Amino acid sequence: MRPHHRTLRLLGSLLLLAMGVSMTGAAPAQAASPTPLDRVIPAPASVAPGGSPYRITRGTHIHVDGSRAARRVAEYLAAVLRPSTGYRLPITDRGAGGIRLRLAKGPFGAEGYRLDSGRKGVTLTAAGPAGLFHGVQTLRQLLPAAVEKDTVQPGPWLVAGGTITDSPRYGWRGAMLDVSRHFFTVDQVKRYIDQLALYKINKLHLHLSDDQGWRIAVDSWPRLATYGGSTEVGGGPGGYYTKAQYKEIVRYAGSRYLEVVPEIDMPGHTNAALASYAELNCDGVAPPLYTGTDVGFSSLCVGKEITYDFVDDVIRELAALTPGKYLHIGGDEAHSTSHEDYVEFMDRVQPVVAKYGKTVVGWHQLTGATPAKGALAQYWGLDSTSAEEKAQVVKAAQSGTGLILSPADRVYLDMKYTKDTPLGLSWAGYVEVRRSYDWDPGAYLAGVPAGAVRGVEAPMWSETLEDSEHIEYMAFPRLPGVAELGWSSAASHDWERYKVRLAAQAERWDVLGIGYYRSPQVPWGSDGP
Ligand code: NGO
Repeated sequence: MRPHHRTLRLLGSLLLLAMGVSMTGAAPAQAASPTPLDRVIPAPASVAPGGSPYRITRGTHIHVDGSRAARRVAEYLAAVLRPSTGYRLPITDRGAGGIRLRLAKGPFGAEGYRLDSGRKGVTLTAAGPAGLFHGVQTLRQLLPAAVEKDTVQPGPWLVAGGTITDSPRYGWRGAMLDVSRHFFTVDQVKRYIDQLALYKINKLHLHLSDDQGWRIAVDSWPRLATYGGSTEVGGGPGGYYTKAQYKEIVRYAGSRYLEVVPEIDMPGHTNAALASYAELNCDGVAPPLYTGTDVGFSSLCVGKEITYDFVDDVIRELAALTPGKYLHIGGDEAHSTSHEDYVEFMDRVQPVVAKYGKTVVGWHQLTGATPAKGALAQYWGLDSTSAEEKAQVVKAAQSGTGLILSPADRVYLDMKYTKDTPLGLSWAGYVEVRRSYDWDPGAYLAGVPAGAVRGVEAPMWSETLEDSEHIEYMAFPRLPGVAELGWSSAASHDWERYKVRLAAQAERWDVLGIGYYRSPQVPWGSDGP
């Protein structure tokens, strides 16, 4: 601890004593000084602290301008604040002061915002509702963790004075959930969406099909879901989303400003489909359902026309359920497809995605075929990936293919933290918290033009993960770091300072019921070094 910190800590204790706060009393008093404006994850682009804090009181109103979308963001904010403050916090389109959500032209971009806080109120200004929503997440983190509780808490509810001006580095800040290896219910997915939203993640990639399970209803091929979805790794009952349930996930994600990116993995990782329809197999024989964890053993039959009828139907129905721009066609680990077949398959399938109005995303093996114009490749290699494979990805990026970075030895959330982590896999090594945070997406693959990097994504594969508790233990505390890599500038990157901000999040996770890995790299429960 540096000396002035010690002095500050001492002063803080004296202050608490002077205020008559008993350290052993039943109800712990909340800190009377507000959270500093820069104690937020992801780190805001610019912070100018100063002036009096704003205090939310019984008399506070939430003012919004006329837009319905802005009003919905205000309702979301009110739903966070009302239970714990116990205040009415009426939403009104009149008056000044209090909490204000304002849409206005300005240099915010689609997702940026400004937060101005002072004695009279706190105002969020943005060009659109997504910016207001992200600003609300910042406001949430500036309030005491107890604001997340669902019973009335004592407060005080102070927001530090000053201004934050903020906008993201990348437009793609994703998280992927594998609902195939183990199925997750709509409520479990919603819970994860809420956690992603807190850190300004804006893409939810759903891995909807794999060898072990097909998870989305397709009317023209009903057995995909009813039979192909009937099990999972380990032989459990699996499950699938009806179209209505899937739409509900998309709607809920949208209400949190996340775009759902559905993935149907092809031509490999298709045992569940092949098991459901014998005619999709080259030999006309359906394999049994699969509940193990091997990869690379299945392939759609590239030479059969029915394969393309199948793909067309699936993509058409999925595109119709997808308000977002992207459709992910997988393309990884097609070890049972010859290279020629793989290239031919991708040449035929990518135009189908375009025909239904969507943009192709594929795992980076797609760069071994001919990526469609505008396609994005998701890089999931690691330090030890061959120079040849990396060069192929770099070359594609130089020719216009955008990249989403998901290096497995950095941001695969299913990798064990250490050898003692009870869940997860370790094929890409152990990924401790610092390792997952401490790299620069902009400089990760040498030779990639800066504009080719569209952002980062943290995949969560579920071979070993069965419920929300498992998901959360693997996501926390690594997920906020990936979110910060996607949102915050390269210049703000600093592990020593980040780990202090990260430690401060733990209290909020406790309140939200998120069980996390207490990495020894993070100064939990202290004010930092
Ligand atoms: C690989 C593989 C997945 C596994 C995952 C486990 C990709 C893109 N394909 O990542 O099938 O589930 O590793 O970490």
